[in-house]
Amino acid sequence: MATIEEQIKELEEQISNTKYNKATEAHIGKLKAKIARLQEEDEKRKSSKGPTKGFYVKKAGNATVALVGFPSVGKSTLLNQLTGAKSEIGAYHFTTLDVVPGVMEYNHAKIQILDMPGLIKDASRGKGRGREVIAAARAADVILLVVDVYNPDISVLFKELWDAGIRLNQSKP
Ligand SMILES: Nc1nc2c(ncn2[C@@H]2O[C@H](COP(=O)(O)OP(=O)(O)OP(=O)(O)O)[C@@H](O)[C@H]2O)c(=O)[nH]1
Ligand SMILES: [Mg+2]
Repeated sequence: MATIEEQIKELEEQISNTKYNKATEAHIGKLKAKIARLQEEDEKRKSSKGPTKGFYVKKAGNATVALVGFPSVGKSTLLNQLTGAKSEIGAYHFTTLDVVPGVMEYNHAKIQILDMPGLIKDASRGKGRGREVIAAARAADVILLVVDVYNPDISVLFKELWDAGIRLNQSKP
């Protein structure tokens, strides 16, 4: 029996292999509903394992900026440079395991910057504590995507945030 995640993946593949038109519309709808049910089941199963602690950082200053990016792209290095904070830096993934705040002064404004654990593919489904990372990012006023200059692709980050309901560069509905 495939795991719930594998079943979801399989359904998503089916959808992407099906051309969308009037004839396939209902079929795709059913597949999507199935995915939603599986995701819900997955969530329930995970939450029954006991609550996981979220990342709570009190907002401070005039605005809060969250640094979101893959592991090891230099988020903590950037935070430390901008704010003088002392977030741990390491040449391995998931050096940062918590949200680490710092404050930067700019034109008399105090800008709170939040360093976070790296975001990975499937974070919106909880991988790598992705849900907690995304929840912390959602609370910020600005999300700053940080990328490796040799791999500046933000589509995965964008998709994970989108799947979690975060719409970048759009005003609130
Ligand atoms: N060449 C180069 N290396 C960098 C730069 N910024 C950070 N590094 C190095 O990249 C590695 C990862 O840096 P971190 O700041 O820990 O990266 P992070 O995004 O916070 O990583 P996680 O907390 O694991 O998600 C460290 O070895 C840093 O010294 C940069 O601008 N250029
Ligand atoms: Mg870090």
